Amino acid sequence: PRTLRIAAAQMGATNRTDTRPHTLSRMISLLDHAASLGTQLIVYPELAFTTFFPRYLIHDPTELESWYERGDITKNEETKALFDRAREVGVDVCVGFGESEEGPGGKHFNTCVYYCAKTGSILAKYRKIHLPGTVEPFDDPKAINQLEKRYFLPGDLGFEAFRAPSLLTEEEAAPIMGMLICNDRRWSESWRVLGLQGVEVVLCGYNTPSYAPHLWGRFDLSPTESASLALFQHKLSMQAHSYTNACYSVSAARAGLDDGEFHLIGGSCVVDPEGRIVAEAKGEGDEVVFAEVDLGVYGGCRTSSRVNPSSSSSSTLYGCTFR
Ligand code: CDT
Repeated sequence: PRTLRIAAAQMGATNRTDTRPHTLSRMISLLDHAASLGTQLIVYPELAFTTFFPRYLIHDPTELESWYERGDITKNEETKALFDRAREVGVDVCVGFGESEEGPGGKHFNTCVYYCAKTGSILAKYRKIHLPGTVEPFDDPKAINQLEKRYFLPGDLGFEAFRAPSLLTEEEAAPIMGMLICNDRRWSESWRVLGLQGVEVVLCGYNTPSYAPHLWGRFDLSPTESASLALFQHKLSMQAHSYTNACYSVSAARAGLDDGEFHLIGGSCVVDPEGRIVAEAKGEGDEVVFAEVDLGVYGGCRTSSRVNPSSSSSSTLYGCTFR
């Protein structure tokens, strides 16, 4: 067997005024809990260290810059403790954050990294490609905004799969991993580019508003109907794309009611290559969603009968390199 113990770290409401040390301590508690279950890899939400700031129109450049991380996220005072703890407990981490490149005119991205606890270093980085929402807020003052196009540039690193050697022994063959961020999960090309590289486990953190009529373009739904549709479509995306690409997936929500008014769906889950949910969040608060899965059952995606046999040789078609 090629057994992996993986977990989604769902995070509940995180308010605009919550301090970073407070949010960081919640993340470390989730890590400790996951480690106690024997987790080897934990996946945190998109923009996990803060509230989902792209919903606000922020004019003050100093305030805006405070929502991003600069330099090496594993060394920064405001984020370091998570990685130090991960190293201590031997759990790999996939975590999302707002990235501000250093230097004047530094670019901003909606980013996640894969941190390898064994080596204490970042193994892979992904920058979100599908940025939803608008540059300018909607005219309607009641509208819920998502100003990702204002605050981030589209990712420039492609959808690049990578091996995670620390998760399985050399004999078992290091699993092939891929990372997506939130809206990316709805688009088949994100998954297909990873699928063509033989991805075995896709990791995806998200912040999904349950009711945002201007964004979803659905003014006919009540908040309850909209929440139920948003949850359905989240699971549909994870299940269908895991199935068609014959891979496992782990999705981790920032969920709950931020600032008492902005509701985000839960639904963090682990899905198997048959498209079945094997573990799922029970609520909308901080919660570890744990699963032990066996990659060996499927013989690896690249040899799966559901993957076009020519796909591994065409892995450079989309500008991706398979390592
Ligand atoms: N964060 C993010 O990408 N959220 C989008 C919703 C944006 S429009 C309602 C998502 O796809 O879940």
